[in-house]
Amino acid sequence: MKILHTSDWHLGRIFNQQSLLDDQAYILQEIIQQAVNHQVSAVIVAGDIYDRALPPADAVALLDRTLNTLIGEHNIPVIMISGNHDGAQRLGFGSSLLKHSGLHLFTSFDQLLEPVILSEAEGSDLVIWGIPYCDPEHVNQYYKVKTTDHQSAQEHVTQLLHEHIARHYPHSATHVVISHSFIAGASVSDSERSLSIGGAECVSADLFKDFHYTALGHLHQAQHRSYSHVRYSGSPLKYSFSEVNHNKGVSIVSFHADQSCNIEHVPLEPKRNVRIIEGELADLLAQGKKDPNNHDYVQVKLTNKEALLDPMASLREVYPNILDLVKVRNNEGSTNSERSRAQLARSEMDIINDFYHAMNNEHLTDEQRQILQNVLTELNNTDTERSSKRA
Ligand SMILES: [Mn+2]
Repeated sequence: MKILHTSDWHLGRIFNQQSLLDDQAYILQEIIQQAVNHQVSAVIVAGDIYDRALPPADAVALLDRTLNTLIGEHNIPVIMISGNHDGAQRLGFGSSLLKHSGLHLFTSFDQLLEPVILSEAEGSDLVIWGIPYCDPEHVNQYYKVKTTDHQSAQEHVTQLLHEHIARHYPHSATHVVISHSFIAGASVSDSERSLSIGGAECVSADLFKDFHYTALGHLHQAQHRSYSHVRYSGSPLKYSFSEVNHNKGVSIVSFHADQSCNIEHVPLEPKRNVRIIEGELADLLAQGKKDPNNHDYVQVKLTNKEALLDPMASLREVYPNILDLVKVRNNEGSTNSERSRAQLARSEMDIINDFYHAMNNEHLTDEQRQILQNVLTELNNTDTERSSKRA
């Protein structure tokens, strides 16, 4: 039996003021096509269906069309959980009725112990458990416990599942769990919203190792951590410039009779790619005229030293979907962040001198340097912890 695992659709997302709905409609068509081609028994969406708790109406309409095609036309059940971006209650509207037509929504702990069971003529049942997005507060409120971080909250929930499985399910069944969480040590991107402010948001992959497959959502890069069967499918589209090198796609998971599984990452081809291009304005304009993919969403890094008159307008003529423009001083092609790291490595006196020069257009005198040096020495002596960090 096969399932298609995807997550983090973020329908309705705006990327640097550009609505991505058209790109999302395009990529969902590809996901539907992959589900049909691979003859999967279900499609799993591991949270962050929408980009916000109150999604725009056209994002709701897009989800409606997608589900209708998958379930109504192709007879493929869809199993979704809420993510940290979703409004769980709204997303869960009608879930009790909809499960009879093949749409399974896990948005509240009321449904935790009611898995979706997929049966085949031959082979064991595939039992799919959905954990709605949960932070410690939700878990504490619902189960009247006192968990303090994401690890202990998820532990409480997975423990409940394991106990329930041990009591009610024969050993021959294959168990899949869906969770929207941050596995410790996994790679992050700029388009994920932190799960907790200042708190511990990570959970250990060990919590999920005893399920036969864990379909994870939240991190936007396809990856696994610690166990190959505890896996993020990643988002189907690049939602930030930090993701330009990601290979976006879906996971097709095939289950064998011995409860092991095979995982295939199937890449998706977006309508418009997300790219970063760097160079002098004149070169980029010439290159853009010949670029067959000039409709991609691009971030332009300009290396010109001289001031330019409205480079955005001229770039937009060749790259109509330019979303961002940054200027980099071409110190052997170094980027802003590389430069700021180099700046941080300089001495305090040099940094102060730079600032003084920028403000007054002259350098510090020897006398001023001496006074500043005395102040800096005094500061370093009174704060031993700070000075040891600098060393
Ligand atoms: Mn997400």
